[in-house]
Amino acid sequence: MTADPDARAGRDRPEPEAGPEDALVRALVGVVGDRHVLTDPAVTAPFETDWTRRWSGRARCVVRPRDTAEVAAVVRVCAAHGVAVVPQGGNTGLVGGAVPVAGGVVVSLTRLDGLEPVDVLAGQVTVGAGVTLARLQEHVAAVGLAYGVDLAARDTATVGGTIATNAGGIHVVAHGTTRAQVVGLEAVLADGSVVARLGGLVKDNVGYDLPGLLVGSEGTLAIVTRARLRLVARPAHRVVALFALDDLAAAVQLTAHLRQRVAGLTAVEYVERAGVELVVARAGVADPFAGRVHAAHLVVEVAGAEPPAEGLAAAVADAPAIRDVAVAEDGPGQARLWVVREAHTEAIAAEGVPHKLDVTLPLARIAAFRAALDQLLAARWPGSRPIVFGHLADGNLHVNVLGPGPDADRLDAAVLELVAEHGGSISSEHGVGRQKTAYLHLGRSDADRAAMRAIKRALDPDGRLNPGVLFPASSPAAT
Ligand code: 2HG
Ligand code: ZN
Repeated sequence: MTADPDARAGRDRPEPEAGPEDALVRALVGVVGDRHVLTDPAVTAPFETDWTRRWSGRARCVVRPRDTAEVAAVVRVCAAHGVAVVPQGGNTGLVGGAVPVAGGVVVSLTRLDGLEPVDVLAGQVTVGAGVTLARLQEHVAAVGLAYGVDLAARDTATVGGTIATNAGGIHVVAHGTTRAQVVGLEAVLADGSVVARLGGLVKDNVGYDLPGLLVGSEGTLAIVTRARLRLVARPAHRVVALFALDDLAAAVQLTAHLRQRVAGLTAVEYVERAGVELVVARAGVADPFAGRVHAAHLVVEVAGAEPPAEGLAAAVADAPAIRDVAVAEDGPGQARLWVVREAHTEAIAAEGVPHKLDVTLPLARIAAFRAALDQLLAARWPGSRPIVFGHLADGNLHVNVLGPGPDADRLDAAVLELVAEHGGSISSEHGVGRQKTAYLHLGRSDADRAAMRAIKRALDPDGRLNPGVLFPASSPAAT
């Protein structure tokens, strides 16, 4: 059950008015030009449904500003007309965090795609919010550096969107989440004013850390327009190994074993038998163990200045219970192993619209949670198919449940309650979006939530920015 059932894809909504005669549209055209105000439903449709197809809503229009000044002017126009503003990056989100509730103006940031020269002295770069992660990596690779966040949607996901959600991805074990990469931000506030901290000072403690507050705020406090990002060394060598194991408990043990022994650990990703079978059947991925079946697997990546394969082999020599292993030192071989993990989301989507729950568990309780999840689903939703995978070093599981349709009453709530019972977080790296607004109490105390609402009211008193995301649309914070 979701917080806003009418917001789901496929439900009828009254058509918001939008046409050439619309005063709002005319004012927006005055800011960005008529090519960049989209009103034709056939053209706006891709901006109105998120990647999961579970979350959608009609937009008044989609507007595509090209720079910070235009974003600020768009926000002021929307304020003058009393309409909501829904910031959107690559629209790869999975919790309905960037699609309109109804009648809002979607502000697509993809034209803010400037890449400034890399500051090699500081190991930083300033880029526009609309730059994709793949373009950012390519840009900084030219000077031997890398950006610390990487994820499967890299070709479409934007820097702004990943900042808004505090995205994690596959390299958190080495570099931390997006928050750890952000040195400073430029952002447009709800009244159209611009705050900026792009000077690149890593030590700059003058009062409240506004950039820190905006990371993970899901477009509810401001619209991020540019970011100053910390970069990391680009390793010369890498090895990828796929380990087959008996179960999640064994995968947790191997993760701990590797964390103690391997210095350049850059990824520890978990996949199960059901997921491997699905990517082989649905995504055309080659069966990694040629028919030999295993219950659990870890994709492990190690990077270093020297080839790390020997070190990894030595580190696992005394590891418990590895049933099978495939190792790749060359690029194509590594891509073949990585795709076993990275094809999961698309293979699941090819089967149907899943219940998709992105959660973190303490590693000490993650195996118990996994067993309890199977029991819960078997008892209450017999015939459901859990496909569980994730970033195991971070305790982050992506619980996807196929079978019961998106309307299956209480499934999301029951899984999130189970997470809370096991000491976990109901929102790991995808955000709260519209999916989890009703469950904030499972992750934050009354005092925490009151403080969050006070911050929202202070920065967005009219509830103009991304209403219905993070707080329910009817919440006093958003009105
Ligand atoms: C990933 O890790 C993404 O691949 C998507 O966070 C997870 O589809 C999912 O549930
Ligand atoms: Zn993930």
